[in-house]
Amino acid sequence: MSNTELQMVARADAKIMNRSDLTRRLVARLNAQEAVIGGIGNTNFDLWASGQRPQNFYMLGSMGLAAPIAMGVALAQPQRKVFALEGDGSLLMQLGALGTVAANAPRNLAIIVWDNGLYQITGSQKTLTSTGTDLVSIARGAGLRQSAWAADEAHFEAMVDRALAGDGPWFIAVRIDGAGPAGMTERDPAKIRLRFMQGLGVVSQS
Ligand SMILES: Cc1ncc(C[n+]2csc(CCOP(=O)(O)OP(=O)(O)O)c2C)c(N)n1
Repeated sequence: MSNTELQMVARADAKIMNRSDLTRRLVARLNAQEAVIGGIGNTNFDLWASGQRPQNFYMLGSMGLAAPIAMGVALAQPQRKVFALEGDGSLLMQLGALGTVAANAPRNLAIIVWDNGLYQITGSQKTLTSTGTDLVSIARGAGLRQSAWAADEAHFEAMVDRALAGDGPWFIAVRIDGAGPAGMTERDPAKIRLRFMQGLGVVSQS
């Protein structure tokens, strides 16, 4: 689809939604073994709580790596759609990734950022989005033309459907509340990696 078809709302007009709810809505729309890379902390906790698909990867310790990992998967497996889920604080720590994604332009990649204006998991210190930094503007400036704020839940689902059906890369920004996650990822990196590699079909199931 062309950029002009994207419904554009300003960050200030985007509805404040709930990460656990929208993570479930995203996962419910997947039907072709799409990969989903959950960023550190609450972002991957909610992905875990939405159901543990073998195509899910849970980033346990490093901020800002959901999009870089997802880009690698997208480039390695161009037939598979890949979603990166990242918190605003984590994305702000790794902004160069947006330019790298734009430069490589994987058509099968969508980045979703959950913007609560907080480093919530470490004590809810404020991030720069709480004082006006606009991640969609940054993404566009980095070269990701198909970038937009989700106006509400229905618009979020429509953008996910577009990412599933059309060529990306996509950048979907979502304002979220300060509610905690719906669960807690089991902290076993070796198991997470093995299951993900099996889910991507790069190692056998046995
Ligand atoms: C390089 C680095 N600095 C600091 C931390 C500690 N830390 C872990 S998660 C986190 C906050 C993440 O914020 P955000 O991505 O916005 O997600 P939220 O907690 O709001 O869901 C911080 C500061 C870390 N893991 N790595």
